[in-house]
Amino acid sequence: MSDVIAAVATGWKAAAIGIIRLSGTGAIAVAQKVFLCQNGRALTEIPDRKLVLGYLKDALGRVIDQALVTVSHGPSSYTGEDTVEFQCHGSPAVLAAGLEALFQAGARQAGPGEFTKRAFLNGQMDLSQAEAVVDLIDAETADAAANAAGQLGGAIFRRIDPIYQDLTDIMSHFHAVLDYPDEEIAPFELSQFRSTLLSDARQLADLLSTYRRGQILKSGVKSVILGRPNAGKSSLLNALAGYDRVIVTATAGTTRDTVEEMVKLGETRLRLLDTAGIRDSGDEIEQMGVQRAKNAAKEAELAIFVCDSSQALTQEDQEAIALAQSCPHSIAVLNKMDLPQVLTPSDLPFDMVVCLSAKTGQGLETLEQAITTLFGQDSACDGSILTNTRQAGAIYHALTAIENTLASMDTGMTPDAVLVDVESAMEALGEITGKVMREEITNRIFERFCVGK
Ligand SMILES: Nc1nc2c(ncn2[C@@H]2O[C@H](COP(=O)(O)OP(=O)(O)OP(=O)(O)O)[C@@H](O)[C@H]2O)c(=O)[nH]1
Ligand SMILES: [Mg+2]
Repeated sequence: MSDVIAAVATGWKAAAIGIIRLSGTGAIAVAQKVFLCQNGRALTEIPDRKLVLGYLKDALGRVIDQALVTVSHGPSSYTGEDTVEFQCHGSPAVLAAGLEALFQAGARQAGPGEFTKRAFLNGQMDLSQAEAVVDLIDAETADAAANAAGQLGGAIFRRIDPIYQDLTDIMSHFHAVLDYPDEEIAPFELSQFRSTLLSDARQLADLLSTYRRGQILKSGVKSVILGRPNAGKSSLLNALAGYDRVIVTATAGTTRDTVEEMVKLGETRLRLLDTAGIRDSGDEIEQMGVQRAKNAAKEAELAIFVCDSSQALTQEDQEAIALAQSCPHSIAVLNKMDLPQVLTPSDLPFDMVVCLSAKTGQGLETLEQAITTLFGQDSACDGSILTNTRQAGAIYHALTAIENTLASMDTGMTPDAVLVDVESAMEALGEITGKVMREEITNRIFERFCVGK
C-alpha cells in the first residue's frame, strides 16, 4: 500500500504539452474527482493505457483545461502501481492549477525521483536501471543517451547478476555442506571454483576498464589550453565556444585566472580550461595565474598547446610544450595561419599538429577531427560503458575481494576464512543491482532525480 503522489513530469516552462503524473493505491479514485471524460465514462471503466479526452476541473468544478488522460493499472505500469497521467496544455498556470486540484482531491506532492523509486521498490527495474534513468535525462550527447538507454534496458544488470549468482552458488554450496553434514552433498572443494572466480574477475576488470571512457561520455574530457602570452589561447576558447566567453586583447598577459567552458567538438565534449600565458612575470597576479595553469595541466586528460605560427618558438613556448607533454594526451595548434607563416608542423614535437586561425575560424574542423581521433567512439555506446561512480566503486571493491579470494586459496587458509572475501564481493555487487539494499544508498540515489520522474 502506498499513498497517492502527484507531480508535473515535464518541467515548468511553457510548452505545447505538459504532463501531470499520479501514482499510488487509490490514484484512479483521486483522478476521478478532478476529471470528467467527454464520453461520460468513469476512469475505472476506460481501457488500460488508452488516451481519453475530457476536462480537468478544480475543487469548485470549474474547468482548468481540456486534456487527455491515460490510466495504467498496476502492476504493469512504470511504478508498478495504479498510475494516471494527464496530458494538459503546457502552461505552467494550467499545470499548477491541475496539481493543486489533485492535492485537494487527496494526492500529495511527489519527492525527487519518487516515481522511479517506487518502480525499483516494486521490482519493475533494478537499481542500475533506475540510475540509468537519471543519466538518460541528463545526457548531453547522442552517445551518452544511447549508453544510458542500453543501461535502462538492463545492460549493467545482465553483466553483474550472473557473477552475483556464481558467488551465491559458492556460498550456498559451502553452507549446505556445513549445515547438513548428513545429506549427500558433494564435498566442498574451494579449488573447484577457481576457473569461475578467474572468469568473474576478468569480466569485472573488463567492465571497470570502460569507466574512464564513461567519465568522458558523462562529464567531458578535462582539457587545458596552454601556451605563451598572446598565442591566441583565449581566442581559441571563444572560437570553440561560439561566443566571446573570455577577454581577448593584443596585450600579452590578458588572461590571469583559469576560465572553464564546456564545448562540443563532433560527438566529444571538452571541459575546456583557458589559462594565463606561461611566462616569468614580475606581476604577482599574473604569476599566480601561471601557477594555476601549471596546476591545471597536472589534472588534465588533454592539453592543447597553442603557439603563434607567425613567430619563431621562444623559451616560453618550450616551457609550455613541456607542460603540455606531461598530460596523457596532447595536441599542438599552430595558430594565426592567416598571417605569414614562420613555423611549420615539423617544428613541433607533437604527434598531432593542427594549423588554424582562431581569428577567422579557418581550420577549426581539423582540430575537431584530431579530438575525434583521440576520444571519438572506439566502442559501442550500447550500455556496456560504465559511467556511474558508485557502480565503479562497487565493482572495484568486488574485483579486489575476488582477487583476494584467489590469492588466499593457495595459502591453505580454511574455506570459511577465504569465503569472507566472496561474501564481501557479493555484497558489493548486490549494491549495484539493489539486491543488497542499504537504505541510505537508495535514498541518496533518488535524491539526484528531478521531481516528476
Ligand atoms: N591574425 C590573428 N590574430 C590572432 C589570432 N588569434 C588570436 N589573435 C590575436 O592575438 C592577440 C592575443 O590573443 P589572445 O586570444 O588574447 O591570446 P592569449 O593566448 O589568450 O593571450 P594571454 O591571455 O595574454 O595569455 C589578440 O590581438 C588576438 O586578436 C589569429 O588566428 N590570427
Ligand atoms: Mg588569454
